[in-house]
Amino acid sequence: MPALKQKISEIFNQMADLLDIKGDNEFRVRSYREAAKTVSGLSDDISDIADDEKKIKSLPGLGESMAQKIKEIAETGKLKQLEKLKQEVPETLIDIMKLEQMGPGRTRILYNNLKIKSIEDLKNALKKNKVEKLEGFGKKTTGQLKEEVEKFMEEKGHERFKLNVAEDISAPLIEYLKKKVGNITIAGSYRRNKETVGDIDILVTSDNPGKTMDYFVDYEDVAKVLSKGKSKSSVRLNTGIQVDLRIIEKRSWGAALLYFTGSKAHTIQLRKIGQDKDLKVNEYGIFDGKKSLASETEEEMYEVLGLYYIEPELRENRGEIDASKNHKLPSLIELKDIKGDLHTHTDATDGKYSMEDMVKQAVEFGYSYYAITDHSKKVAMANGLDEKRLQKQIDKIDELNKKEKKIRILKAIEVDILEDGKLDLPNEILKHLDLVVCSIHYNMKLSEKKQTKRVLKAMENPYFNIFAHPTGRRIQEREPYRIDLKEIMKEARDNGCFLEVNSDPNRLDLNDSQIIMAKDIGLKLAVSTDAHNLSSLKNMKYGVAQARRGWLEKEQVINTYTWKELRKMLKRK
Ligand code: DGT
Ligand code: CA
Ligand code: CA
Ligand code: ZN
Repeated sequence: MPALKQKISEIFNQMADLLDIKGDNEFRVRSYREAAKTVSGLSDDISDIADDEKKIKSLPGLGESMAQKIKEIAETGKLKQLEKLKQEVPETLIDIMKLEQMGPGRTRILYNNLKIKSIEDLKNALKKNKVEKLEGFGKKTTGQLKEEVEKFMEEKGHERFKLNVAEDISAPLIEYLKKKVGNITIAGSYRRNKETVGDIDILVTSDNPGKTMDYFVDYEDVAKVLSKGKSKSSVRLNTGIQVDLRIIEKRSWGAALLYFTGSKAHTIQLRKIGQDKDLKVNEYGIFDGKKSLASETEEEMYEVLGLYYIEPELRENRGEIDASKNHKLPSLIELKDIKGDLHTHTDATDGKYSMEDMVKQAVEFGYSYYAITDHSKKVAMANGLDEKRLQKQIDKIDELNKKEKKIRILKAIEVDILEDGKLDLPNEILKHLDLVVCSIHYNMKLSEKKQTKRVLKAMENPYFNIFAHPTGRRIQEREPYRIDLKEIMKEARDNGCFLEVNSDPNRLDLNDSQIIMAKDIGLKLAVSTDAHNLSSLKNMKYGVAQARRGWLEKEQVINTYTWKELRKMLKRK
């Protein structure tokens, strides 16, 4: 279903659910349900007619007021009324309402009497036997409810895990499994390098499936065996993450790898291409009747479909299949293309290691340049540099550069963009630097207009080079601030500035679709770590992975160029 249609029907259904729980007028509840059904049942997308009240009103179940709401959602992506309703009735109650024994009335009773807002709350209350004392909840019901809650938590009550966390958890498991299997790969969103993964999908080949499964569920970190079969088993580890293990026949390795790497949207498209050629595409291979045309490698799977090999990071059904057909796939950037890090900290501010230690590690990576970008004075909590201390750092780098032959240390700063768009340090000192990275750490709650203007103003400063972590989001922790990225990207392009892909796995800022936007606009980006210690210098791989998900080639990333080339690029006109 196209996105807008889906969004509108989701919002209407949520309105109906929450009003229902609140005990609102039943006709009002029903009108939202019907509107949701009408919108989702439309054969065409609704974007074309969303602002045409007359056309909307002519659809069954949609009157004047619904038409206005559709218009509002089309324009703003939200419905104010729903946001307000959520203040009154927590939206997490919807999960409770949908449990088999529940319904709006019972949900209301739980909320009003026991302040139960979420499945977690409900689980705790059930444990303490508080629920069975309520009217309408007997022993039998609460018993069933306990089971339902368990099931809910198994199925979808689990959070997603950041890519680096998933990696840390799965690495020892993979080492463990390797001892007993042939091929082994993690497929799924993990292989596509998504910033968060729902679970870990492991594929292996094995001469003795029964033994392999026993060995798998015996892993010391397993908290619970969810299912155990001949070809597939699932466990939950102590961290809460689910791991699916599938045993694959060697001859269909490529087909299975392709299928279980997904994304689902991507493989569905592949199946359609197959259908058009009268071929069957599944996790066992590509078949012409009973005859197998391909199955052992992903490459041959794509080839039989008339496609060039598509890297896992691109498999999101975002145009990669057409690009492949037309031989227009990007040649994606790789970690080894990176020639230096352009955003790093030392113990002069809130970093944990000295400049010398950080540089030593950079040399080991084989970088040819490395920028020291400590904070500016505004970030007092991090002991940000004032002019005097920055001058001292500049002198120190000059000294170090005389000794250091393998790498060029760039004199740089991460300067705060103040609320009025000025930079936190004067141009008299900025002009002595090789590179000025600019970022926002305060006043994140400005309106979109003000926030955008603030950055545009800052970019007028001729020493502004790179806008770091441009949206300020922290994955699963902090929403991005409101800012018109498109406008900023265009200005940056026209003025010789750049934006950053921050490689910190908690940030990954810009994200993949914003990177695609930059590419479309013709803006080059920097992929930097923002490292505050030695080990986070290794986070470059996450930034590069995100850049790959954003279709970037090395030409579009400024720190793949030599220092001679980069220096020219950093010179503003
Ligand atoms: P996640 O775990 O939510 O981060 O996302 P994925 O992409 O890893 O999804 P998951 O774990 O549910 O399934 C792994 C892959 O298996 C998925 O990317 C594609 C494939 N797959 C699973 N279910 C289906 C399905 O119903 N149809 C198709 N075509 N593929 C599926
Ligand atoms: Ca998965
Ligand atoms: Ca899975
Ligand atoms: Zn930083």
